[in-house]
Amino acid sequence: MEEFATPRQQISRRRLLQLSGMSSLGLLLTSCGTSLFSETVGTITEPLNLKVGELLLKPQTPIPEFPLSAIQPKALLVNTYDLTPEIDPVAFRLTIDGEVNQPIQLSMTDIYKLPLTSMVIRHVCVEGWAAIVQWGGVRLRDLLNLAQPKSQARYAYFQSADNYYESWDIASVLHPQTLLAYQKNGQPLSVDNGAPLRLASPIKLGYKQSKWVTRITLASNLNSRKGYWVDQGYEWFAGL
Ligand SMILES: Nc1nc2c(c(=O)[nH]1)N[C@H]1C(S)=C(S)[C@@H](COP(=O)(O)O)O[C@H]1N2
Ligand SMILES: [Mo]
Repeated sequence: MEEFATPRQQISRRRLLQLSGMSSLGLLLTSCGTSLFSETVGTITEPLNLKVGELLLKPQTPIPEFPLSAIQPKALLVNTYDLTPEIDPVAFRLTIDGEVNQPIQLSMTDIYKLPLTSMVIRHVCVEGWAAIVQWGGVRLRDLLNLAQPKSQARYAYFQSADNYYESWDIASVLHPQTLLAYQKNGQPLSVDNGAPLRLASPIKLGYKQSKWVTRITLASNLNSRKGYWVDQGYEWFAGL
């Protein structure tokens, strides 16, 4: 009982892993095994081949959401690979640059003015746990639209304040349920969960959902730094 009440949730997570009998090594091997396959598939199938303009016009299939009653408030474990960064939300600016016509910097005040979307989805971590969570925030596509993406943009890089980094395919970036979230379960997002802004999407595994996002850079190609975990052997596409 006490273990679940302590803020040191990493301990309970390890216990959960033991209890569930899932070894992260096994999952790691699974991820590595599928990585080549997914990356190959990614180059030949829709919607990965679609350009920004086409994706913005083409409605993508929404993932079914859960009712509010399905939220599991204690199931989302804090999973941070290193130190938790301290960000002053007043001084904070989100930068959007790269393959855009209008690079921009947005304050949280700017971001709160954009339409708020909320969704109840399942968060899945490859380490063997999952949680049904409600995320509230802005659609990433609405944010990127402000910067006028160029048609050659095919990927987005996400830089985080803790030096975590990720890259996503543009179709997943522009998916209507891909949010930059500032609320969790109806409350302001906590620092541990990624305040002021984190990625939240029902179409990607947990490690793709960068917390403390400070910069989004659109790109026409991927470089050799694809993601903090991806560069250690985890699958890049990591779709759910
Ligand atoms: N910046 C940053 N983002 C991150 C991570 C991290 O260590 N740093 N961990 C990832 C992993 S593996 C998971 S499962 C989720 C966990 O989100 P939570 O801590 O809000 O539950 O954040 C992801 N985003
Ligand atoms: Mo994770």
